[in-house]
Amino acid sequence: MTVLPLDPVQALERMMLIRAYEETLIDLHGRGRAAGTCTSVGQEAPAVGVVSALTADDLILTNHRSAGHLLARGADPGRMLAEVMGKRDGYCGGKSGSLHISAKEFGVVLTSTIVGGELALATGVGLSRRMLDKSGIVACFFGDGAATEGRFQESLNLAAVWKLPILYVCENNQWQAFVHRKETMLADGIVGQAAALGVETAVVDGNDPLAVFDAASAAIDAIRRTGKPFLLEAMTYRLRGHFEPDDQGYVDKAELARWRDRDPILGLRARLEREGRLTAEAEAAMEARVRAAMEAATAFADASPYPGVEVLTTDVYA
Ligand SMILES: Cc1ncc(C[n+]2csc(CCOP(=O)(O)OP(=O)(O)O)c2C)c(N)n1
Ligand SMILES: [Mg+2]
Repeated sequence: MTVLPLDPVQALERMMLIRAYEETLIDLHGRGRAAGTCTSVGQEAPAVGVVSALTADDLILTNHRSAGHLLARGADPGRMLAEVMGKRDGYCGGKSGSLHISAKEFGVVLTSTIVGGELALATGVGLSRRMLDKSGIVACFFGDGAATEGRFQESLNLAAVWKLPILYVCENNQWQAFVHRKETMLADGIVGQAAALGVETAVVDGNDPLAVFDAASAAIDAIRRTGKPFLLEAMTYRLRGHFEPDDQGYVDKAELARWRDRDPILGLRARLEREGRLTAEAEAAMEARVRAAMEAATAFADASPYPGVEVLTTDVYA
């Protein structure tokens, strides 16, 4: 299966949809109509860049900031909103909220809210692919905080020893809940730890979706060729709080302002305008499509019924 080059204009629209989805969710939460959530505002580029480099038979494991990964994979924002609102038409029947959502029809195997849980599970899923002789690689999204846990070392070490086809994607957004990464690690990034385990690595500007796509494509090629794991670290920034609501009172305002200036959506938009690849009409049409998609999504989620009490005893072990 071949992957087409990432069209920059399409990349921009996908990032805009992710941003609009999360802003809609923040708004619904503010009005008491949806549960709180962890957003990925400012981190849309790794989602779009990496997911666009995958093929349909690749699997994704993600974490508590999963909306971008799901939407980049083609998930329907209406069904995602319905899920967060606890409605029957959500991807998990309204039982998962935003923190545990999975959509197996898109190969999004799971969202782990246990920080670093996705790392150990991805190693297991990679092993099962190998044992069942299935094609496709496993892409595992995790944060810089997860990389400070022991299970990071254990998971990558086994994947390296067993030569498992896994792309570990660290979204280094500088924050680990309310703690800056400078308080938990001396290095600026985590690739050194992976390299010490014999895992091939690369670092990329995580606010540039085209650079992420190129780096992810090269990493995925290497995985398919060698069967071995690869770690890609995308340097980015969490522009909003750890969860909603969060006043970010603990955030250095100058640092936040510097990263706001590097907003991935504004950056790509300015670049395309500069290069004459985006007209004012095309931009307006894109904004209108995104707005219409979110209006339709909200209406769909609103109209979806709550599940009945009979589902209390389904999807459970005992
Ligand atoms: C094992 C575990 N410890 C602590 C938490 C609470 N917690 C949720 S998110 C988070 C921060 C994780 O930071 P990082 O891995 O960098 O991901 P980010 O939130 O920045 O995307 C913490 C400590 C948890 N969910 N699971
Ligand atoms: Mg983080």
